[in-house]
Amino acid sequence: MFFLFSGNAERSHKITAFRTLTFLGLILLGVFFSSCSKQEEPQDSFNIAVFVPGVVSGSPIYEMLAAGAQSAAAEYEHVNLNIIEGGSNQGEWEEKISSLAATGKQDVIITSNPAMPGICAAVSKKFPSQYFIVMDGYLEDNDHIYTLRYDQEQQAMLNGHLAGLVTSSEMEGANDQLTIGLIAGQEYPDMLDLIAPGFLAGAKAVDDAIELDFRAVGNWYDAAKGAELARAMISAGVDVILPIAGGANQGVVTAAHEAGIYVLWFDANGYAQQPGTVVGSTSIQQDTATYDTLVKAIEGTLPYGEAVTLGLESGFITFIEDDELYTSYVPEKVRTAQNEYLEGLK
Ligand code: RBF
Repeated sequence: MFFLFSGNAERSHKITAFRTLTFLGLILLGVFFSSCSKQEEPQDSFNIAVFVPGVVSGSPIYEMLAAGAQSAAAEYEHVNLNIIEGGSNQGEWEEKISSLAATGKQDVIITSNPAMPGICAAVSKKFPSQYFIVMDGYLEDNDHIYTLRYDQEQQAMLNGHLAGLVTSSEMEGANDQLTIGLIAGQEYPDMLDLIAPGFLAGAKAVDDAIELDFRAVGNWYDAAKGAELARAMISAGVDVILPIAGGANQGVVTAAHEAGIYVLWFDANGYAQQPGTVVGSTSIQQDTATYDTLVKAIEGTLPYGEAVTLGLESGFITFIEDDELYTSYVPEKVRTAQNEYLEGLK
């Protein structure tokens, strides 16, 4: 009995061991095949098209847009990024964005400037399932468009205040005349209604007698025209100029350096453009804002339909005081007065 039983028990142990091994084997095979199939079928891809309305190089606000998008895409294996330069013919932008939307392959099209919300809204009518992000633009209540802009009136006030201090200072390149200059790429509502008035208001906070000489290049690339406008301003008595003209900014810097007058910079740290000539710089963190916004879009948490404005208190706009080229070229008296104004605005 015992042997019989024992024999049976041994057989039954063997069967149980065999079944257990088969079972474990099947699990291992399952794990093996499921991991194989995961590798063969990658997570659904997420496609981002960055439409740069102009060219990237020479425009700080577009350079930061591209950099922020690249950093966000680099965080995810399944994200594809395509940066498209729209070029300087503004009449073609809507058609170019329409062709991007028409492919139906872009999970989101991101772009930047205050004219783009209108253009994207028009494209959105033709391609209602397409999602858009517009940086440096403002549009409320389109459930497929998210916009984010910076308070550029405040930003311009900071540049303007320093311009006011410089033009009324004893600095070597400053004259007795109280005229400051602003050279824009073109005239557009945000420039005429916010940036230029903000620039003048900041200067008038120093001295109410200060006047503004405003000129526009007519495009965002012509450095020779930028230099020509700057020279004309300098002949008219301007001793400090804020260029907001993309690639044309370089011409302004050259002309100002030759004449020994001063330049202020907008959007990104510009002191190293020409040390001693560029004596003030405000910055916006469009790279960080672009990164944050795209990460939310990729994660599916971006509240499309919302329109955000970032002011000085957000930390996304500032006047750059901690650059050695600022502290070494700008007299302490001027820096102290500028710091008081900055803290006051905050
Ligand atoms: N700013 C640039 O720096 N480079 C550009 O090429 C450029 N193109 C623009 C085109 C349009 C139609 C508009 C309305 C604005 C443009 N801007 C450009 C200005 C930009 O939106 C922003 O106001 C300034 O760069 C100051 O932050």
